[in-house]
Amino acid sequence: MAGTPVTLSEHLASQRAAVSADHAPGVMSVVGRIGRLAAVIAQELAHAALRDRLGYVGGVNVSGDEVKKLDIWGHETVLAGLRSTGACAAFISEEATEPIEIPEAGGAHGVVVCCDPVDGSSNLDVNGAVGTIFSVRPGNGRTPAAPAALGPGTDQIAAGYVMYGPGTAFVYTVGTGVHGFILNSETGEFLLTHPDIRIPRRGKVYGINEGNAHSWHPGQRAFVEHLRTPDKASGRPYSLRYSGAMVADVHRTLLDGGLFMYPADCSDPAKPKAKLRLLYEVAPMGFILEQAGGRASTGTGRVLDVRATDYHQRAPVILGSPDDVSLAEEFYRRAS
Ligand code: FDP
Repeated sequence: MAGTPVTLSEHLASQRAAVSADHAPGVMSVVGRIGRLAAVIAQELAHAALRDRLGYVGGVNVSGDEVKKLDIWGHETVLAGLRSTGACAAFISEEATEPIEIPEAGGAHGVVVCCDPVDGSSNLDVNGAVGTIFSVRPGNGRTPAAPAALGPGTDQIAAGYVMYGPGTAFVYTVGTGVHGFILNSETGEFLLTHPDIRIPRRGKVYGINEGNAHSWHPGQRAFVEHLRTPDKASGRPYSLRYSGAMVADVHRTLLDGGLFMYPADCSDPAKPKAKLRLLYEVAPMGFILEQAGGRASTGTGRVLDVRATDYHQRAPVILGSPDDVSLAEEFYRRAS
């Protein structure tokens, strides 16, 4: 990095004018706090095996996933951190069936935070990459505030993720491009390393759980078959990369281009079943991808136009380079 590095707090302050005056204090406060919490979570993850933090607590969460000790710890850590900002009027978390209302922050400027505190947690026990995903939506100035989060993804005023890999990366948007930071673990500060990230128009890599191919929509199957079929002129075959943690797969896609896909299970075509959660996985990643010049689709429509009607609603997603996502949609159209 040449010159004096820009810290996350300095960068956030420079983005303040991009957010409406009503919500700027709330957004600055919760995004800055998530940055500080990320440094704490990174430390905990790095030492989890030494502190008996790995493994399950027993029981499943609202999404039916087996809950790990670090899922609960991550949820409680993020909740406590957001509560103390005085700006988060409601917290919607993968690890809580109902939204958590914080009435003391429910004034006119309060925001709602949707979060998956430890995403990709099946990677935890094998020391693989995991992440934190968050989305900030305007509150409604009332209690309960959580219902204000029910609506389309275009309502989001900020979104971001943290990727706990060899380095801890923090990536966020407030609607003025996407900016990436790496944690300096000696000072606990995130420093700007990737200003204004732009995704390539087209990539060479796709990420998807191919073990589910039998249950995909015929358009999805035909599209992946197309990506695997050699054609030198159009740069095929694409390579397959899949880590099993959405944050890691989206981060690679954002920087290198290509696709990350989690299509619905269409075994019963009348009742397609998606896996990833709209409010705290699919919509925030859709916002980030669009802000970087990419696209995020359900296969048949724009992700950010999908209206949340339930806090833990699921949605299919195909996100990445704009030309690649458009081609995927074309395959869905042809097969419909
Ligand atoms: P996980 O179940 O490990 O929490 O949030 C769901 C998620 O991980 C995503 O991070 C990841 O992309 C996806 O599920 C992986 O699902 P599969 O194991 O079905 O491929």
